[in-house]
Amino acid sequence: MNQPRQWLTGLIMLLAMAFLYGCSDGGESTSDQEGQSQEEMDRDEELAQERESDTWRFALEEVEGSVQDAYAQEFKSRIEERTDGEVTVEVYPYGTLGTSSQLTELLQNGAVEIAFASPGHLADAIPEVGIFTLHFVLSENPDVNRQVLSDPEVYGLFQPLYNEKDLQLLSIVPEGWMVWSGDKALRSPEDFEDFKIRTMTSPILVESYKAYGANPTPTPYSEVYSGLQLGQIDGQVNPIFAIEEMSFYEEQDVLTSARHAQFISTLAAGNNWFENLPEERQELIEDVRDNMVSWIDEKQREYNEERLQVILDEGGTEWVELTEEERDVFREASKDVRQIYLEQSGEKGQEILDTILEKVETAEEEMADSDS
Ligand code: 6CS
Repeated sequence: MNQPRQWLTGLIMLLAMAFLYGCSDGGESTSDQEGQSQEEMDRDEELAQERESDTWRFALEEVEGSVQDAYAQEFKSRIEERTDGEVTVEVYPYGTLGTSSQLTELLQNGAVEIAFASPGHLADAIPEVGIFTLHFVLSENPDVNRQVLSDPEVYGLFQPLYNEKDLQLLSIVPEGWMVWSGDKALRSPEDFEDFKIRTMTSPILVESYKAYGANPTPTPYSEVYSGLQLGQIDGQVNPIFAIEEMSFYEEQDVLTSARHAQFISTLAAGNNWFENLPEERQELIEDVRDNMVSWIDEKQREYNEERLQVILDEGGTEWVELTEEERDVFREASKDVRQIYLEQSGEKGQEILDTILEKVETAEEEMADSDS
């Protein structure tokens, strides 16, 4: 998946677009030289801005055929249909523009309008989102997680943090259980002793695996396959659909499911862009986003189930599910990492952690009551 040349071309193209767009505000001297009147220049600028805002560039941290791609394609078709084709959504899959952190920079400087930004990378810039990388915080029940993660109060806690970084949080999207892949089963912290596990790039993830005795190695997504192939890392962690489509399983013998965390991504827009959209466009995005919560949840479950079958059918990879007793040992070992999260994220982090834990508990109780 390492396609540096393609990335470079894409990046240069978008940076050039951002530069030109930035320059258009101060472009009077060029227009003057061409002898245009002020009225003509204003009209040109208006038209240029209209054209610009009619194409929404949507960048993914995942390749074609992924959960993020499914989301983007559905979002595209709903937006284009509801605007009668006035808006075109252009989707840029992973491999065309850059790493996750670079995509966030492109959002911030207006070179793309919408992008996924996973907390496993974004917590570098917004430590509070690191909560979504902590183990055993969310529920074992995906319906509970879906409800909690689409709760407006939870959004409200994160939105100012995104705004401070020139981002607009649009959605929090669970993409399925994280699964450990390795050359052996990882049933206990002893199995993790000195195990070189690739993690996403935020420091809080490193702490999660140090707590198990592992030797965590933060690496961009595009370098994981070669890292496994060259033996620079012993294993990695990702949802099943990603392990299949990125071919990680080809280099690994065992997949261990501890159901310790869901892979969560966030969907974000450039704040400046979003705030300057007409109100009806903002409402349209929010409406489409709200209506896609169940849709993407079903899609990710389908993808993860199907792709596990693909891996198992191919042979050569063992599937191990930890028992409740084995999970309890990891649960206990993960508890101190919450303290590190709080040190990194301060009072706001505490408020977020308390709110999410409380909402998970309440939703679990409500769902248990409605089942009985
Ligand atoms: O492991 C990663 O870095 C990535 N994993 C997924 C499933 N999506 C994007 C993210 O960057």
